Order: sequence, then structure tokens, then C-alpha cells
Amino acid sequence: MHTQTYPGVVTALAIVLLLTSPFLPVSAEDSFGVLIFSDDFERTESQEEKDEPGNEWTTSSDKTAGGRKQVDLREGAMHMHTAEGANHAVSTRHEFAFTDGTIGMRFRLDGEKDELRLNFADMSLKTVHAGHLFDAVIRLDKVSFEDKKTGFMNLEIRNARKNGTIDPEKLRELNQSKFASFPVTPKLALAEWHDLLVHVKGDEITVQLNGETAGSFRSEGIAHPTKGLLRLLVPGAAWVDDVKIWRKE
Ligand SMILES: [Ca+2]
Ligand SMILES: [Ca+2]
Repeated sequence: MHTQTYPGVVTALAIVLLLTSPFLPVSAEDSFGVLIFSDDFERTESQEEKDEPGNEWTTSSDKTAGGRKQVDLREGAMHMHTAEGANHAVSTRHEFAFTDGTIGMRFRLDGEKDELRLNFADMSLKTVHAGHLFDAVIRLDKVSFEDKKTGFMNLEIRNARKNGTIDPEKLRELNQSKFASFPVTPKLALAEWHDLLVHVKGDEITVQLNGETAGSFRSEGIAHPTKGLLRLLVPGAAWVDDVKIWRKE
């Protein structure tokens, strides 16, 4: 009979191996920097008539949808939708501060044409409309990017475009240089949860979907030093859960 073991010794040995093994898997998250915000949405509102996301999220519903409820805590996640007749896509906002960092979340889209737009903003920047810096837009079949700070949200460019005084050559150049788009193949499953990571480093933004790089884009506006506000813009409907923000620089 050799079934007798020495549990204490075995456990101690296992711990020593774990602590010293060069092959110990290290969580990718360890390289993202300092976790400065996380939200698992495991709470409920005090009522179901108005937006009440809590945890210092704010929403645009008073201004854009006459105060109707567009942001709902539901099943331990946050569901956002733009109400019929609203004058703008619902915007759900949270402050943060980094130069370089990562924003992560799980998300779910229940409509084929739905999208989740992550808008990075700096409300103190007065050379652009409404603090717009840049966007990453996630759809089931496409990831796209826009540099707004040095593109169409720059006030001079925005006004010239509005007034029809923008040089056609300049317009063509902006349309080419300030946007990038990448097909997602195979496209993401409808009405299922997916993992999203958005990394910002220097002048580059990269999107990972379910652990795979889906696209990246370099443009000078992305290097703006003081990113201060995340706006989740949802023209149709989208779910998010487990939102996390890490600051690297
Ligand atoms: Ca949750
Ligand atoms: Ca609710």
C-alpha cells in the first residue's frame, strides 16, 4: 500500500513551484497598468422611470430624450438604448484620467445593425466641439476608428464644413486620413457576450475582440495627453458589463 501521501509537504512543494516557475501564466491585465475604475453593475435602481446607473456614471437622457429612461440596470449589466424621437444617440459617461491606458468591458449587441461607440473626450479642450478627441466603434462585422481632434470636430474644420467653405482637396484628405475601418471575420455572434479591450498608447489605438486584435489606427489626435471622459454612444441599443479602466501613463 503506497497510498499514503504527505499533504503538507506536497502543498508546500506545489507553492514553491508556482512561485518560482518561469512558465507561470501571467494575466495580460497585469501589463495594462493600474486599475483605476471597474464596474460590474451588480445593483438595481431605486425606481424604473429615470436613468439611475449609479457609480458616478451620468447620462444624456435629460438633454437628448426629454428625460425618458434610456439607460437601465438589468440582469447585473447596463442596457442602453436611444429612445424614439431622441435628438442624439444616448450618451453614458464616466470620467477617468490617463494619457496611455486600456479600457475593457464585455458587451452584447442584440440587433444586426447595432453599434457601441467608445468616445474619448477632454471637456477642457476648447479647439474641438464638445471635447471630442477620437472614437472606436464596435459592430458585429466591423471595427472602425476616427480621429476627431484633428479631424471633423476641430472647430475650424467643423465650421468650414458647415459653411461649405472647406477646400475640396482638404476634405478629401481628411476623409482619407482621419478614419480607418477593419472587417471582423467571422463576424461576432448576435446577442452573445463578447470581450472588448481598447488600448491607447502614444498616437495609436488598438481594439481586441475576444482576445484577438481586430484593428489599430495611428493618428496625431490619439496622442492628446489628457483623456478625461469616456462616453459610450449607442444609436440603437447595446449592453455592457464589467467595465474596467487601467492607466499606464
Ligand atoms: Ca455584472
Ligand atoms: Ca433596472
